[in-house]
Amino acid sequence: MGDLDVRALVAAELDRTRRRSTALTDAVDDDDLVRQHSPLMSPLVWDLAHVGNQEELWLVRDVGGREPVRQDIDHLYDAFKHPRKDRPQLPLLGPAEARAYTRTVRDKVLDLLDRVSLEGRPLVERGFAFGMIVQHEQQHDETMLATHQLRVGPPVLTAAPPPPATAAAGGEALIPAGSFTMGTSAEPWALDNERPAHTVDLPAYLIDRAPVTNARYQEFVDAGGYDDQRWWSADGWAHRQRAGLTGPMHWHGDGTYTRFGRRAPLVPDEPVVHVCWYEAEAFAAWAGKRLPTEAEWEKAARFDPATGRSRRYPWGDEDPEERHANLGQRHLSPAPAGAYPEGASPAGVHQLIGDVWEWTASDFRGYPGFAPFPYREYSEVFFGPEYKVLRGGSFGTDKAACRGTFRNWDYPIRRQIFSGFRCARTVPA
Ligand code: AVJ
Ligand code: FE
Repeated sequence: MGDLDVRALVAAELDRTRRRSTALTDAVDDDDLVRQHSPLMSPLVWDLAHVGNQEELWLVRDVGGREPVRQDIDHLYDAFKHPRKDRPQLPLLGPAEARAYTRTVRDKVLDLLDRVSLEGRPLVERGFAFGMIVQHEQQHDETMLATHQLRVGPPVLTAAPPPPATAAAGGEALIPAGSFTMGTSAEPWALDNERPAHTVDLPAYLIDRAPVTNARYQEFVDAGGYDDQRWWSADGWAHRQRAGLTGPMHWHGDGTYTRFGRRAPLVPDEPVVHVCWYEAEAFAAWAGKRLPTEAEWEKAARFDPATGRSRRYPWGDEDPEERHANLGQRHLSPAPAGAYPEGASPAGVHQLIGDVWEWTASDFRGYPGFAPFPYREYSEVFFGPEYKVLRGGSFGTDKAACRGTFRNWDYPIRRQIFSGFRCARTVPA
């Protein structure tokens, strides 16, 4: 891609992303913007100014070498300085100030985008820093969407319903033993934790052709799965007891659930969402299976047996289109299993991308040869056993922040995110 094409792409992506942030924050009144809807989440007005502040730090000051816009507020929007639960008490910018601030920063960025050299510094090569900021804002947009899900009151978001199932996506796919390339060294906007590309050898395994559905998860609930310690790990059982879990978050226990302020009967063939890692682990044990490792998930999503090559997405190397996957908040729910046959992998595994984030068995760690870039706080400080990896993106994930190599992570108790899962098993010898 030529230099001018990179600049045009960056401008378009920045604009598309800001439209989403604006829609998510304009959907509610000022009271709602400054309120904390859950101790797990920031007030929406914090997310808004935080994306502007990160854009200022990386693009205005670092890439552009320009004077700070508001150095005095850096500490308020440093995610490491104040936990989410404390953020409402901070002297934050109000809604009008936050909007004006993000606008001022953006105007400076568009100005410098026309002038700055994209050569000579790894930070700007192929537009990386701009792509990082686009992905950062999109990730916060998904977080803001999760805040909307926790908000009480009349619904404010609307979208078309997801497409119906048009293919059968039941059962399991066999992925034969062999090595594949995991991670990437080629994707221009891949984040540090996706790098570098490296070879991983896996024994044969079976993986579900679709995420676990509400109907299937309901069977686990109905079978007394939440009261049977056999299916839970020690940590999982302790959490189930302490938190009083009886079913996925937002389920009411009578076959209905609430999504973005609307209560409705559960849709049986939709992927289950808002389950924590411990619930996924227990379901898998009950089903006689286990969660896939991160490598198993990625091989199912990227390995092309015809060429032996790893591709960018299950369907190939083309960027996601509407026909491939349920991404980008086009719909306000996951789509039923079998709704995206054109997004299936060569082995016939469906909906790896979009719909629900999928918990994997794996801890979040750096790949062999990992190097923090451009800052340790993006990924490296989270490496270790306390975070579990999720893959594939949800209906609320934008395509800019989703690909076959993209890694998300969270604590195993978290379920306010759009998290579901599929199961795997080792092929019996
Ligand atoms: C990758 C989604 C876990 O939200 O904490 C946002 C992304 N990093 N700002 C998060 C992120 C810095 C991150 N996750
Ligand atoms: Fe952030």
